[in-house]
Amino acid sequence: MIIRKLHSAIPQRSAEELATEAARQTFARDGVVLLKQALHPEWVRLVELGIERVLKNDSPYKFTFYRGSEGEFMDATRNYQITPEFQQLLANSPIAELLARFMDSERAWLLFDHVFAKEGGRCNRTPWHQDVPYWPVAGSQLASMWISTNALPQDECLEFIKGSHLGPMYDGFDPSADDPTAPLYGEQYPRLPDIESEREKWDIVSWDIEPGDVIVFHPMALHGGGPTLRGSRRRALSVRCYGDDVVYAVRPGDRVTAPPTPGLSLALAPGDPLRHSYYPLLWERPR
Ligand SMILES: O=C(O)CCC(=O)C(=O)O
Repeated sequence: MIIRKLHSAIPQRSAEELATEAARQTFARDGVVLLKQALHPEWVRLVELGIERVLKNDSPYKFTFYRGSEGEFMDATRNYQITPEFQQLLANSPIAELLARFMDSERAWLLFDHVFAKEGGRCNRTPWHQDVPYWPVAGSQLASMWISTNALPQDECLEFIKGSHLGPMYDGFDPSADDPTAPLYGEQYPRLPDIESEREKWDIVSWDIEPGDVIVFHPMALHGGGPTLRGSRRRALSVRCYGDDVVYAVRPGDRVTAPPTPGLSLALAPGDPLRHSYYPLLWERPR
């Protein structure tokens, strides 16, 4: 009861208050911005509950990186459609409007949500990558929010290369290969640089994170996820949104994008606005 009172005494800042001019400028320049204490503890609790459900549920969109090794970790996409906690979160929290404001879009659609669970205590890094090469999208109005439900030191946080959202777009990495730069498509896009082995050459940014802090980033930004170094647990939700200017795009050789979208290519031609029942409209500026 006391905890409830304490929680409801903390106000939730509105999307307008959170998306300050300075924060939007940082996002535009660096492709990433940390918003301290952006989410009320009630929303963080809802994220925790949703992740718990995702971990218990079976789904064809669950994938284990480095399966069978000490460093394995779980990745699950498109949970929103089967996770009422995430539906509540995205209908009622400021997240969708906040992302629309960072995208400078009148509307925000959900591309998909993505849960990462590093439970083993000594889980590997998430390799450096950009997200857009995996997705069937082109356009600039894109923004994701990474929400960790655990406090994290900087070296276990998600980290970014400042300004890399401005390009180039590299090939994805192949999650089945040991080499974190092994190309996914092997054509059309340059191979990912080996950032981890020459970290000093890159302008890397990351932060100590508390529950309630969120990272808003452009999915063209090069980023990688820290390992769990201190035997800790790290559960995170990424909410991936797009705005008005985003269109359907195909990848080399019409290769399947992630998460798979059977039927999408029958409904849309490359260049069509990305409007499809896979992608719910989450927020629209009131007229
Ligand atoms: O949490 C992680 O380790 C990876 C997150 C990530 O790559 C993303 O949200 O795009």
